[in-house]
Amino acid sequence: KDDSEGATGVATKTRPKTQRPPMYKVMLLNDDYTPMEFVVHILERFFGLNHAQSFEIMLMVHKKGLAVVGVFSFEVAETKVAQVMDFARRHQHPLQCTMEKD
Ligand code: NFA
Repeated sequence: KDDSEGATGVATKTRPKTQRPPMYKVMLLNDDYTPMEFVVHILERFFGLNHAQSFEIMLMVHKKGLAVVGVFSFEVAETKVAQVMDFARRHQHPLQCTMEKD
């Protein structure tokens, strides 16, 4: 903001609204059966996190019930959710992964 309109004017500066795509949070949900190491593996494999980051997020889900793993465009978020759900199902773990608008 500036006062280029004069000392008594309201400071204004036109700033055209930039269109940004809506973003989506991808979340993991806790359950009593999925092994901790499996969750860590999923975070490393599908979200590109290192082992320490993955362990930290896994523990957060375990303790709090859920955690946001990342925020992505709709298409990327949808793909992550599908990859996690498919991988968990193939290994017969009940792990749930969901997305919601940020
Ligand atoms: N609560 C699970 C257990 O004690 C671990 C877990 C963490 C599951 C994060 C799902 C998500 N084995």
